[in-house]
Amino acid sequence: METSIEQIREQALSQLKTALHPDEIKALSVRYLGRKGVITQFLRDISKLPSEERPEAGKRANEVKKELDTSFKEILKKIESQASAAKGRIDVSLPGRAVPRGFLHPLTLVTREICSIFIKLGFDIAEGPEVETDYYNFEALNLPKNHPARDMQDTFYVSDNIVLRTQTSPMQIRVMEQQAPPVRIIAPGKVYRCDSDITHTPMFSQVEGLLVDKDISFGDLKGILTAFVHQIFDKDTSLRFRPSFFPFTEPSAEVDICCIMCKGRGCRICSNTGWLEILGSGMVHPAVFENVGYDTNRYTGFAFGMGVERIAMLKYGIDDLRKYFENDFRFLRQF
Ligand code: 2U9
Repeated sequence: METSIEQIREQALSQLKTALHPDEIKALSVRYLGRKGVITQFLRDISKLPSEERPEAGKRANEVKKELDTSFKEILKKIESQASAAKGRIDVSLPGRAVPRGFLHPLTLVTREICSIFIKLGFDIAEGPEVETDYYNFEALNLPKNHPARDMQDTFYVSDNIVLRTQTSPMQIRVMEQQAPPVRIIAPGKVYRCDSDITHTPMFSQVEGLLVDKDISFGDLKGILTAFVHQIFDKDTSLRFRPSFFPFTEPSAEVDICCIMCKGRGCRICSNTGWLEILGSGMVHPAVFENVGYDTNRYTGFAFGMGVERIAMLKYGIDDLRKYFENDFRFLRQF
């Protein structure tokens, strides 16, 4: 026999030391202890030894066989238990999985942008109920029952006296009832009108504003609204104030901006006028101040209102109102 049992033992144990995977240990076990393995072969070859050497060689070979078998089993058990413990652990070296990010609806984004411009101009935010009494939605705003101007708004009635607010103006009435001038607020929120076609939805978003103090003039209205337009659109956007009528303001004006699509040359968006209407405004009607107990000899004020959908359409070039309400991710995730 060329290789002694001690050499076989040394070799097997040193190979076992470097084995890392259960498959490597199983392969070593087969190589040394299998049916055609090194030790099995050694035991077979003992018959070729002189008869006086056979008992000792057989005894030692069986001892080594047993020792290796125990060692293989122990190491295999150790490696397998380490592998199963590692299964529950986090591998910090793996690349992270991307977490899908949420995003804001374009109407939320534009409402927030409008609010932040007015906050910088010194306005506070006032929010309140979407279900209102007839008094706050109409009466207090100089729209008594049977007033022809009530026809201007198609109203969702909850009951005889309760409506879904058709504008956020009831909020300004509520604030004025609660505090004396000066008042400088904006009222953002959803409003409802019984109207549904390609250019109207039964629910839409508004931001309205109110400023009341001593010596407030139409010049202040123009200054604040011009500053707003220059921040929400381009800083050199031209605007014009066009006489209009609202029951709650006198005088009243609508605000147009130079068409941002054609720069005033005339296009499909501005119906070839070169102008786009974006705001309604005016000096608060004295009858409204009387309803909340403000002294009309001491205080004047202005108010304005805008539809957020329209501002967002112009800012982002959105061409269809329905896109805001369809909840199509391909549209919503662009903002
Ligand atoms: C009080 C007094 C006056 C708010 C105003 C407008 C003019 C206006 C429209 C714009 C587009 C509504 O969303 S829209 O359809 N709004 O034109 N709103 S003045 O006037 C007020 C508000 C509250 C106490």
